[in-house]
Amino acid sequence: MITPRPEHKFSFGLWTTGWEARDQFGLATRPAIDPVDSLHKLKELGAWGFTFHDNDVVPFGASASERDAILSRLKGAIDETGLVVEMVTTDTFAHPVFKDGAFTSNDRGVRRFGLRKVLENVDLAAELGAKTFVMWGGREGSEYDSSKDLLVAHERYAEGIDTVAGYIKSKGYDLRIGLEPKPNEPRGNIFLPSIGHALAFIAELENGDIVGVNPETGHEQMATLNYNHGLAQALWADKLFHIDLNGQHGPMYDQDLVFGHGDLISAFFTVDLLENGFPSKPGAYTGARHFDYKPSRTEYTAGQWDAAAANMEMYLMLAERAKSFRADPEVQEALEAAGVNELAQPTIAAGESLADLLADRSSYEEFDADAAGERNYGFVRLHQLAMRHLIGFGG
Ligand code: GLO
Ligand code: NI
Ligand code: NI
Ligand code: NI
Repeated sequence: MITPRPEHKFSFGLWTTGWEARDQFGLATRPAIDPVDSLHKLKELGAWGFTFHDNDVVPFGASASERDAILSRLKGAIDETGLVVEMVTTDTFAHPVFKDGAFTSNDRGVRRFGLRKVLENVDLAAELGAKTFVMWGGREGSEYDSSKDLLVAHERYAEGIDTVAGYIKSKGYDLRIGLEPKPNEPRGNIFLPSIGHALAFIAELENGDIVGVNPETGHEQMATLNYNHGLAQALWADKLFHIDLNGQHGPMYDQDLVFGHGDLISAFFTVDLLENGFPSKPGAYTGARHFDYKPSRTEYTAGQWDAAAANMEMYLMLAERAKSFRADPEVQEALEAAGVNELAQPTIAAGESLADLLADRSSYEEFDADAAGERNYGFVRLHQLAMRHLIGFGG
């Protein structure tokens, strides 16, 4: 009944499906998977694309000839499977050289090395036809406010991103950058901790026109923020370039559960938003449905692939539920009664001037604020209908 197909645009990071489950407190609990085998398995499961960090396939410090050999083998698997490399990203966090960051390290040599590593990977992304280049600055931050000049850190961060974006433009690559916000972990505090911070940062860039965001479900929830509100603001600003879907139970460590296995209600509305769009902007997001989760450490190889499949199944089940929610006449009536459609009407009518508003006695002097204060919006009833559809009791 629920079969993932390429047209659903599901995509997976190789570091997610292939995670060996090495964590802060324990060793790997399962063997490494050859990226080529992962591609075949993803194809079999119905995925459309995959993504990777440079070092998910080419070990850090590999020679040029080793790199070429590994990449030509990967390209062979891409041709065989027909999977799309929709996004490429760079590991600027694993090696000790990046322990104080890449673009915001106090060490200028590290910053220059980090830039070169990223620029090399931009070339690879373009060569493989990726449309998005994600930059997650996991080590850009601090544990101690004394350790860094926080003002110039933002200047250096902007310098780095602008340099990468300028390089993309100078090469004429059809590539856009997606900055990925996260509040903390692995650093005590990470720069650009939320979608809103990233959007404000992008507005200050010289080459910000090709820079947007790649918001991750759990990252916003770790900061006690509402993921869907963040997605909406990014969409409204035309900056939602990519997404990292997963599951999280509120503010704690980064759980990276399967999508929908954390806050299910929020996941339902994420899918509703992505699939159905806003009444005023239907189908606003057309990019990859990309999962950035981790198969739980208890799972061995079989369970690892069950987890991959579960992400797509969750998404498709929720899409089905969201469709039945939208199609229900009772829901449509409740949306109308709740004023949800009315919000799409501009507050000042087309052709109406500010003087007209000021002269309109019905909007102020004669407005019955007490009566408006007594309006029953019916949001609880509407939400209850949504829950019925989500659980499967309606439609
Ligand atoms: C970690 C991040 C990480 C990024 C990845 C892509 O919490 O989610 O997995 O998404 O490095 O840049
Ligand atoms: Ni993450
Ligand atoms: Ni995460
Ligand atoms: Ni992520």
